[in-house]
Amino acid sequence: MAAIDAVLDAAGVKNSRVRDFVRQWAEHTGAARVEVVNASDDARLIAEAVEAGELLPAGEGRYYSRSHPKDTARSEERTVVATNNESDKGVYNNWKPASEMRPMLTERMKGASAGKTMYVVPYVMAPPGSPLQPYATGVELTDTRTVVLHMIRMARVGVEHVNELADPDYFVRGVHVTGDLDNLGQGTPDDQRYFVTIADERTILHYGSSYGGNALLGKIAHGLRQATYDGWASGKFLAEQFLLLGITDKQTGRTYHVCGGMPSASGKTNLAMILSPDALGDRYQVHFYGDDIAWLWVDPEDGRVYAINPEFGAFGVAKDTNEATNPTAVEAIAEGTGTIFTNVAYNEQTQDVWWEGRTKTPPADATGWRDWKGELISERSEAEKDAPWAHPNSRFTTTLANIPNIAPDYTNPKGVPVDAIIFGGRTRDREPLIRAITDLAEGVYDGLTLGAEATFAAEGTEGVLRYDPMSMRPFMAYSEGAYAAHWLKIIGAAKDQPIFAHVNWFQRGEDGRFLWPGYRDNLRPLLWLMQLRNGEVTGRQTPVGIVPTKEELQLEGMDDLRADDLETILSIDTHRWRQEMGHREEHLKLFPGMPEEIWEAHRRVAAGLEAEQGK
Ligand code: GTP
Ligand code: SPV
Ligand code: MN
Repeated sequence: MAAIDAVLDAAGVKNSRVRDFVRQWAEHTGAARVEVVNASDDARLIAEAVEAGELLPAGEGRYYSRSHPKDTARSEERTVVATNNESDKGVYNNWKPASEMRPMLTERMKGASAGKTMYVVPYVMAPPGSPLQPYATGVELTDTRTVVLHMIRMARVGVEHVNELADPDYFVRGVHVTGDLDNLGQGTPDDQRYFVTIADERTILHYGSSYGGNALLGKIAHGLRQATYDGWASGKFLAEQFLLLGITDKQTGRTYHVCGGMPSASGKTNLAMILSPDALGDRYQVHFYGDDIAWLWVDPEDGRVYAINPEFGAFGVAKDTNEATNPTAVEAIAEGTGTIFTNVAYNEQTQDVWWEGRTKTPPADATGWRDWKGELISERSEAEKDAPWAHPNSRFTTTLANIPNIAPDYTNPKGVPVDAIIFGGRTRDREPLIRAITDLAEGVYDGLTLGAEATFAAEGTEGVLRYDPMSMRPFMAYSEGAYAAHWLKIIGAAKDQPIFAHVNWFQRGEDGRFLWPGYRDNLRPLLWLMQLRNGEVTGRQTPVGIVPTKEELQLEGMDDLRADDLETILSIDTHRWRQEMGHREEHLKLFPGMPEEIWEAHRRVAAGLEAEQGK
């Protein structure tokens, strides 16, 4: 193994614990060679990937990749959090003993990278200098070059991040082995894949995919699952699937920061990238900090909640991204940005890319176009002709610096003070446009009862939400009761508490149309929330929170908004809410050790609804 040492020496890897980790897994997985990666290797790795056909050019400075057709999204069933302590078992974390999972994964990975290069990717999931940096440092070992290229876009990558650690042993050890994607029995009873975070050993072992959160270990596995566990175990912080944005009021010179959770594919990226609606653009400016993960802590000096986005890029849903819905994203993925598209449609003659919703209808001339699986559109059979060209979970990967509304201080290690924490799901009725909550326990309770509609294809009964506490259901790492208590403790320590709110952009009319146009107009309810926090408006108190009056919302330029629709999205349907309270009770009962404050909040809201009904 003198060869490995020579590579590590040449790359300047001085941390002996990192060197041991690399040596151990290089031998075990049987990799033919080891290569240490810095961000500055990007251009060379891109050229190699293009040469090898792993990436195809998609215009100047942009690239296209297809994943294996059986490997197109995170697999929640195959994702496990393991620890050495059974009390970490929760309802959603799919807990297994570390003593069972470590040997199982080790066995699967044995010799599984034979003939391949093992890339060593040292990274940090924080702006350097952040007080949370010790929790943010990791090394991913991966046998797949496109994973490296995604990591360079999504995390800060470089040897310098592991060389001078206060505790050289304190870094997250991530091992990613793709495996033989043709023969893993994906989705069958004989599924070979396993995506395991051994949280109390700070080790991530992912086998059987090279897509997204299954393979980029910095993002979901470290940035969410491991970090949420570390935040709790240390008692210091929260790590959440949250967006983070800033709103500057140019008239008053004040800037506000809003973070919040929405389940996967419910609009975080879109909200973080919004431009002010034209009619308000002269006064307000929205700045992007993050679209998928935020880490939150309280600064004892000023007693405020601070947040950082630990990521370095955005891994956004392509579907419906266009000049009207998200012009910011369109610019962030333009030619010259180094963007990598995955599983969209691709034209091999023009190097163009397309996805559903990029334009109203697919390109009229199908010449050269292939769908996400690589099949020629022009050769589709009658039966296939209406199938989407792009996979519904097709994505773009671009660095934060490409996002035109990126906040000027997005690399500030101190993070930004948080004024509001919002939760939002996809609900076709009941949930108003926005309802504000000023009580901490009621705010946390609201997050814990966040849900999105069961879609027609998924499990679940109509009208019953698939609950997704704080949008963390797929990323929970310890028990939900302890998680709720940790939230109350962390945010409760703030002298200056953020205001909470629940938002919903997805109410529909009987004909199925969205009652609220959404996208850029979503700034309007957020502006109201800031005014409420400042005491400039009072709203209308309801049992489930404070809702805006029509007059309080700044609706300039929304001439097409129907008065009856506005009425609907600002009203509380007490009957539907009372039904929902029954479902919530069942949901909360699933979790042993739910703090009494949360139950009290539930009973307060329920009693308020009963009193309202009696009026
Ligand atoms: P993940 O990256 O999976 O965590 O998703 P996300 O929460 O960042 O969701 P994203 O912003 O990518 O949006 C998902 C889908 O919802 C996209 O197809 C959007 O076009 C759509 N969407 C986002 N905001 C709105 C809105 O305000 N109204 C409507 N109708 N659709 C929206
Ligand atoms: C999500 O699914 O919430 C994502 C995409 O952000 S992935 O990184 O694949 O988990
Ligand atoms: Mn996400």
